[in-house]
Amino acid sequence: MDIAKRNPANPLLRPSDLKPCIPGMEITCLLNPGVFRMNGKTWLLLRVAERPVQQEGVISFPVYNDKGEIEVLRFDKNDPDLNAADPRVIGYKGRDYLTTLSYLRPVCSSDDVHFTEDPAVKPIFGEGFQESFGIEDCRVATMEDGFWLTFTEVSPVAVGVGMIATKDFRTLRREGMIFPPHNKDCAIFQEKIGDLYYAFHRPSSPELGGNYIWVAESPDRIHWGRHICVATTRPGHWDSARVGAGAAPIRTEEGWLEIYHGANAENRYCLGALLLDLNDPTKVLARSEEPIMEPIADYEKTGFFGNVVFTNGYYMKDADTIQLFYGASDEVICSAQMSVRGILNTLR
Ligand code: MAN
Repeated sequence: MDIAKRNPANPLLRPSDLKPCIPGMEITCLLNPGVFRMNGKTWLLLRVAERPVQQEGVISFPVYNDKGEIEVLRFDKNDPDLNAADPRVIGYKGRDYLTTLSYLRPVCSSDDVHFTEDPAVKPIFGEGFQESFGIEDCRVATMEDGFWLTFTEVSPVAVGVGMIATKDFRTLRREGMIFPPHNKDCAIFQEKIGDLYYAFHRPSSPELGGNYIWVAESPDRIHWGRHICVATTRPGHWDSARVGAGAAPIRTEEGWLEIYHGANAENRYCLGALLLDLNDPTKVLARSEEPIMEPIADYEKTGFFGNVVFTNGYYMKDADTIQLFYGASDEVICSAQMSVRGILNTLR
């Protein structure tokens, strides 16, 4: 059952609401924002995906070259070696590319509806070879000692999880790749359990195994170990093809509550919940049978890549109200409220 209260002002942000950052490009998609509170405002760290305005018969997209400059690659749409069936990725002669280049762009709001840019808080771009196809889908863990950002780093050799630590979003400490390929959907718990930090992550395995949610522990948030798989895909279910964690879990009296995404073979992305033991988050206490949110609004059903609701950011408006932000159809930014109690009730 869909229990999300969508904001009537949805979509809150569309690609045309912002100007491209990369000279000569257009913004094709706004996706999957990380969320944090700073200076009394709500901040979204949008994933902005840019590419050149597309010309007839040609697919073109930007990448960073080895000098760190933007370079545009072009493929003839009729080239028999080209596989462009998925609007997000391109296969050419055994190599994969992305159709857009993503970076992270901060916007802020005092009312959670109208978002503007603050020139003092700059976008974050990919740096170096391992981010040469861009950075995506940032989770922001707000912790005692600052903000800890985990995001997808994409390059010709891998999809992995990168990390940045910052206290103010003005000075960034880049920590490099903390989960090696193929891995994404990493969310750090916002407090320690005992002496250790915990995180969700999502390695992918093409043969044995699949796209499953794992929990790992760390003494310092940079080195992770003792990995345990906590949620696999479920044949015949809405989450039969892939699952991945959203943002940091919410501490409740009944356990850690995690809102995750699941997709089926048709790439329909819905949200569900996991409840994990407070003292041992590798123990799963409950899991949604049915989605708690599904792509049902028009802007969730059609867009750059339709039938997608995907979240990796929220903040707690009060003890029970989750102010959730999400990407719809890989194109626009939306918000919805959910009640912690309401989600827990669906898990009984
Ligand atoms: C998938 C999709 C894309 C994303 C790539 C790389 O194909 O989630 O949106 O760009 O993975 O992470």
